[in-house]
Amino acid sequence: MNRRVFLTLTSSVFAQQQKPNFLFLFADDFGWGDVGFNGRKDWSTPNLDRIAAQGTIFDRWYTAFPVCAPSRACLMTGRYGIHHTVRNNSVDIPANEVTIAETLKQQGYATALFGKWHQGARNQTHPLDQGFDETFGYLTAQHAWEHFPKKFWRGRVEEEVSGYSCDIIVKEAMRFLDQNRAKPFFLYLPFIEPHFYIEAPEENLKKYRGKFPEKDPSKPYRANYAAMIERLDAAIGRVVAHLDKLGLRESTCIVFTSDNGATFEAGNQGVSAFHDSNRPFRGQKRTLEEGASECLRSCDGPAKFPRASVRRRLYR
Ligand SMILES: [Ca+2]
Repeated sequence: MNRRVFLTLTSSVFAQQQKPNFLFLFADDFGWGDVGFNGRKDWSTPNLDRIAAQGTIFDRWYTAFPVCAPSRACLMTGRYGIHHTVRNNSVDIPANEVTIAETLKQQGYATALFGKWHQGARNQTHPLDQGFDETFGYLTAQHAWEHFPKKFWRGRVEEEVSGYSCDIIVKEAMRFLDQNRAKPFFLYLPFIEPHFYIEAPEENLKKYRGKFPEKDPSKPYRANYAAMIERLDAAIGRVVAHLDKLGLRESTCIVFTSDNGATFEAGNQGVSAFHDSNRPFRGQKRTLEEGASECLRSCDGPAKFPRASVRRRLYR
């Protein structure tokens, strides 16, 4: 998807309304087959399934690049990698690129990024300089492997945090919604689940421990993966419920997707291969097969998007 498609899609849906809000829920290395609405039965994703059931599933929604930083650069700029120059994970979005946040900010939107930015080793730019009013989370990819982070960047200043990543992000998102409910907003939540490290809170893990055969039962990675997704689903449920509570659901376009498909890299500990996360597609993150780029995605804006429908094309 790119910025042009995203805005074309939503402009027709919200034709009667001047400025719709956008809640963009972005997962990391999330496989097409890892959600209930695509057939997963080993764990449940009731909140994501509800978004899908109440909105539209786009059956041919491809990420523009099968790896993290370039995919995010395509999302932010609406341009392919050959144009924005971010072709691997060590490069950041050049300062002169215009992001969707900058464009919406010019239109009077409050803009926020809570989660993972993915700052490269070269061309480092800060999301505050790319159109975001507020940022809270991870700047570098390596920091974003930490699901129990000790520190987050609030803008350009580090502060101590505690808890599980998606919970911290959603708590901040709810604070942002409380403070910006009267304005149009672009709230971008790039979560880090279920990217490695493969680790989840014990309260979710205990439900799955012993459910799957583990290479080393003292390191139940396969159970942890299920628990990570369950935890993320619950966090997404809370932020969507908060939209409802504030009366913003009808005016907000909710999008859920992933930066790329599931990975079989060593850090994943083999869990996405075991769970066949990209099923029914071949390939994985970094490859040019559909398992890398055919990302799960659904959009919801009650009474705006056709309910429980599947679009085989992006344009209507
Ligand atoms: Ca990724």
